[in-house]
Amino acid sequence: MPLYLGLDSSTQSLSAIVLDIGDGKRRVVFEDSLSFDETFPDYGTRHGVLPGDDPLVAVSSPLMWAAALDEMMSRVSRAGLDLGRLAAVSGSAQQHGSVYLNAGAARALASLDPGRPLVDQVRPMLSRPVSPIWMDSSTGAECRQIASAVGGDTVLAQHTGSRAFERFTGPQIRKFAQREPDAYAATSRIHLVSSFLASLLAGSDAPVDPGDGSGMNLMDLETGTWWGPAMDATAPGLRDKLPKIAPASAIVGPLAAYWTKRYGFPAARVVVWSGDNPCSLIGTGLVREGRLAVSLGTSDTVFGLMREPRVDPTGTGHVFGSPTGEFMGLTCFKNGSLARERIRDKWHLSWDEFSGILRSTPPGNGGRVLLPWFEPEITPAVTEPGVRRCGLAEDDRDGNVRGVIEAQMTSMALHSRWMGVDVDTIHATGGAAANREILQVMADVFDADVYQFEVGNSASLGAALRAAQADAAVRGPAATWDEVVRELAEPVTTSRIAPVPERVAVYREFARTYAACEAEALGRVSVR
Ligand code: XUL
Repeated sequence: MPLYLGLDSSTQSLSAIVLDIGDGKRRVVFEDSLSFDETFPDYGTRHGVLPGDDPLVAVSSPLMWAAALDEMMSRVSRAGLDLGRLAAVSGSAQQHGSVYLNAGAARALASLDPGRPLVDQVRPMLSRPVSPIWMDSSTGAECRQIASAVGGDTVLAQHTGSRAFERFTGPQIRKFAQREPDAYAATSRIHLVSSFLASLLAGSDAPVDPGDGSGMNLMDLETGTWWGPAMDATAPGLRDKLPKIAPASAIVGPLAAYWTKRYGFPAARVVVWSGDNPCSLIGTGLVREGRLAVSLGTSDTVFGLMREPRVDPTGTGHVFGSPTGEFMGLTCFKNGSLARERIRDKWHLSWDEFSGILRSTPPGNGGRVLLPWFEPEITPAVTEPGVRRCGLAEDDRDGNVRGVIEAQMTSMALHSRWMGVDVDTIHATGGAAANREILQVMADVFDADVYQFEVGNSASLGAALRAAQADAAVRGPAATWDEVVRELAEPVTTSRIAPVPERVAVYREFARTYAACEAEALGRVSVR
């Protein structure tokens, strides 16, 4: 009976999950997670981001991600699992981030030495020591230049699934090519975080999947190929620097000798990696249209499967590829868990105390609103960070606790309307989805039943399930996606949190107040 490993390299941590699937059994046999800041203090990251002076810039260390992969694979190898049964490995990674490799990287990848730590062998491969990540919002000018070169944001969105976004890889590449032309010229391959880590596992140049490729403003969504006008608008000679695009179920190759010799892994299949949101789509069992998932992590995201790519006319959301070969709609909010923590920490609260305040205060906060834009916000687009309050005192502890959660949920509900899903059920995931008081506000604001999951990390679960799906397809016959997610990625029936009708009515009114406050803060007359 095969084992499947799913890894998730997120903003702040690397997680792993191992599934044992076969003979009617489907269970999790291993789960672990390591925090980048705590495990690798020498890199100096804070919440997984390297410190810097410009609040619009967010970069991290690809070497740290490689070191984390090495450490996690070592832990998996020592976990007492019957490693010989490991059939396939896949992964999930924070989306949009890019890793820049030089001309020597291909050879170095093919000859990784099991006798030396991975990180020492990755260092000479890099043509850029840092990786811009999804929290970066410093490429406003590059976004405007790319959009205008292809005929405007609407044209760009029609082809790539999104208008130009600061964190997307294309604008980031353009900034690098313009500011550091020599380093750009010395770059032979630009990987996403996902394809970089898959390359390290396979010891060869891994492709990008359509799910993560659609987070670049470079891929034609319908054909799943790089879109010429976007490449031309982004940077010179880009076509040769981009990896191939392959389906999420493609096999990159067997695990490199580095892993088999150093840690005793078998030559398991390395399946193409994808982004954390496409992987979470699988890990929350959303393989059919009509339901939404809300992920409460470093970023908060709302997403759901789409059979046809319906692009957001308001320019807020994205259409990405789905690992099922279809599409997914997604809206991303940058001020997620870090904003919740900022409010909690300001009053030195435990999460229990935070929940207690949500339980004991009235829904709707008396019409007072907090806009938690501690960092520049993606949705709605806010480049000048700063918390804004409408009618709420800065020192009102309970009002601010309620305020941050109500604003996040209301913003998610308003800005995901473009997906056109008449939502009656939400699959909740991510760290804060363990908190039932937060989920109660979600249920009341969305007027929908909210469910929790047995496995909290839906991204690594989704990656492991994708590994199982791809491996089964090679062995044939391929399983349906309903079969792939069965039992493991189904919501816990008894976890249902139902909306309370009186509160739903309060939040209907509150949504109008929130929208007016948001519009005023954005200097608009009304919210689009
Ligand atoms: C999605 C996005 C974030 C990152 C964080 O577009 O930017 O959700 O993937 O992990």
